[in-house]
Amino acid sequence: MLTVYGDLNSGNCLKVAWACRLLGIEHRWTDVPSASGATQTQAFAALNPARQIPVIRLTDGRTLAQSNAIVLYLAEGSHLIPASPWQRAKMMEWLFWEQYSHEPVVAVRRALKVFHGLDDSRIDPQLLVRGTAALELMDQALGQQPFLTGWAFTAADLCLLPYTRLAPEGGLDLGPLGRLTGWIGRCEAVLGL
Ligand SMILES: N[C@@H](CCC(=O)N[C@@H](CS)C(=O)NCC(=O)O)C(=O)O
Repeated sequence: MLTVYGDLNSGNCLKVAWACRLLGIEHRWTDVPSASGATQTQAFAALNPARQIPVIRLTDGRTLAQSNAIVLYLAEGSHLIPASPWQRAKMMEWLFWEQYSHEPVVAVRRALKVFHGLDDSRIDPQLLVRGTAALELMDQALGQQPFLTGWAFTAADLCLLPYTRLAPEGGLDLGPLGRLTGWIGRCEAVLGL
């Protein structure tokens, strides 16, 4: 059976948990509490030399890391991946953007506040500026369509949802972003959250 190594406090791991649930993928969940250093052991490095969660381990022993790569692997052939090459590329566009311009800002600000207990005076002010800009970009993109790549919920929505939904824990205000909060509600309905 597929094993998922993760921590439900991590948005990257929530992507994998939600993909498994939505797609009905049977799996064993192994908790790896990253905040207490569980990813830093030699045993864990054998699973993922980058010493990060999430990781999946297939029954034949192969392992795969990087949350968005895992979701794409699990979602292969499902409705989460558009059939049209253009729509699929637009989904990928969001996934790459998430890893470069959203997660390193929105998730990091939350981690600094929630897990490291830092107050704003000790956090790089650019994280607030760039995090707000990332959320505004999503809000604008949702002006013409219900989901990020159009009319259907895809892996892009699934992978952008966790840290966007958790953004207020990092002190990022979703209040003025009505289209974004509407999208969060639609995604929650799809995922049964
Ligand atoms: N780009 C990676 C990021 C993974 C990542 O940052 N994982 C964090 C938890 S959210 C982690 O394992 N941190 C422990 C560490 O880096 O020591 C992904 O999308 O999976």
